Amino acid sequence: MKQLLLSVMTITLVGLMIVGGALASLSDTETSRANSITVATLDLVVNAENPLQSTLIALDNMLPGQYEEVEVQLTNEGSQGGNSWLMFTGLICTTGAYVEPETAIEGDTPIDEVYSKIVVSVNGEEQGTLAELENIIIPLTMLEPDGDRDAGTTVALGFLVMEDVGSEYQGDVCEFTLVFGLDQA
Ligand SMILES: [Ca+2]
Ligand SMILES: [Ca+2]
Repeated sequence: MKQLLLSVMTITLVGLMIVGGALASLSDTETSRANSITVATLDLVVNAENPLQSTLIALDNMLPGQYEEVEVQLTNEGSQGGNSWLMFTGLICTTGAYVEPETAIEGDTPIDEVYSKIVVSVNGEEQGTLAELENIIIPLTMLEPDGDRDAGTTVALGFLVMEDVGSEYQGDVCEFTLVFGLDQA
């Protein structure tokens, strides 16, 4: 019985040695630390203001047939290129100075919709009247991230008061908000 027990123990020990020998093998690992994923940035800057707070368009004493241009500088301080655009919104026309020749024509019915008498151009290309363009996105150019060689662009905004504007529009005022945008390309 003692011999049988010794034999079982011997077999078990040899078996464990064989299994142990089979588990042993060569190995190696490599580890990369401090890995990360960062979301890109898009940051539009207008006339070097970020955020933009200045009024850009303030054209006074415009005459019928007069055309004026205002240049606006757009840059992208983000890390990713984007498509820029602009939009006229919040248009409000008011009678402004109500002068005698104007009242003589208008009588009791004010004619103040001067936004239908102002034609907008972007970089020399006519886009339509302010009335037609309200809340419409006007695509501009692709803006590469700042630091690229050709980063930034100048947009020439043109405003023409139609030649057929008569005394019913004397002193009339058209106010609007100008929104510039930059969307992921
Ligand atoms: Ca910005
Ligand atoms: Ca008027």
